[in-house]
Amino acid sequence: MPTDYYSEVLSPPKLMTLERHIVEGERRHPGATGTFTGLLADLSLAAKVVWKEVSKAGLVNILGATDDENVHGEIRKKLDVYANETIYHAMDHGGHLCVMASEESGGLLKIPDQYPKGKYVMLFDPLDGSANIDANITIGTIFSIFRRKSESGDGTIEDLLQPGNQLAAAGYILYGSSTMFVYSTGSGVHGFTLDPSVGEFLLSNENMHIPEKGKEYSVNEGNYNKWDKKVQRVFDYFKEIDPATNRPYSLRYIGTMVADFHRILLYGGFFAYPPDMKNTEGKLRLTYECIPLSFLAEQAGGKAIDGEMRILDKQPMDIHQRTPIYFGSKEDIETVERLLGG
Ligand code: P6P
Repeated sequence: MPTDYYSEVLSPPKLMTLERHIVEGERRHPGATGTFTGLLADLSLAAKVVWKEVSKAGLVNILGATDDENVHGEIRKKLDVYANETIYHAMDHGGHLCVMASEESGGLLKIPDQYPKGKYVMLFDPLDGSANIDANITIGTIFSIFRRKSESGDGTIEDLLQPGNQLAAAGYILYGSSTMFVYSTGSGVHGFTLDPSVGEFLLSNENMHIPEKGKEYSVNEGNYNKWDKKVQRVFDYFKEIDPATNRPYSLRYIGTMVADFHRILLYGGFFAYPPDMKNTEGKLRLTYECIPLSFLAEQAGGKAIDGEMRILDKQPMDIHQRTPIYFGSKEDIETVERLLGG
């Protein structure tokens, strides 16, 4: 057989699956044990199961599901409860985690006694933006993974209340016109698109980067009259003509944080949920939403602040803690910082 047979016929695979990307990424970390690969593989399975239900949410009534039963006689659950249980049961037995926490469950979730306890902890929002489901608007799952601080046994609340600068990995699954798995382990942000015909997440966006400067801002401007003058000034500024484009910034707001994040990851600009007279710490959760997305923003070359400091340097004091947040293009966030500080 000619020596160049393999070089000609067996060219490198065009299909890079999520699992292969994680394995190859782990191999670059000396002493990696493969635990991480197993952990993210379990999570990608959970994502596919959730996607299956989310993708037919609109059909539930057509399929004859009654208020509390579906066509198979199973008790029909609200999708966010279903996603929460699916993710928990996919992750509770692999031996990778010693504790979990979910926004849907309102706090710490033990690993069942019969399963081994691993060296990682995971926090997740099972279905961010679930209020948008009936309108068929994009929703998503957000996750954070830390190494445990406690020595052994069941993980503790201290294992869960770590600042974002200690993250081992974070990411999200976006259930939209296509389903994407986007993650970072600290070496850039990588996006995978689900190919339902093979049931695999395939690499579609390697090393994603937020443009240095954007043309859009993303905020619920209905809160304008509840903001203080400094915050109002930020959005008044971005409504002025931008000399770079000879037009003001456009407002784009989906109302699902992870979907607004994804648009900014691709096109640039910035997202904000400022504090207001009613929500003095803003609305969004530090641990379940802001830390993971801020980690991804920075890994993609952007910035994420609470208006005064870097989100990733904030020490969470409570699992349900809220925080104001501004994240997106580096140059835009630096402008926000200047206007808020001035
Ligand atoms: P508002 C969805 O309920 C959510 O938690 C985030 O995903 C989203 O960014 C925010 O709340 C929307 O809040 O007050 O604008 O409806």
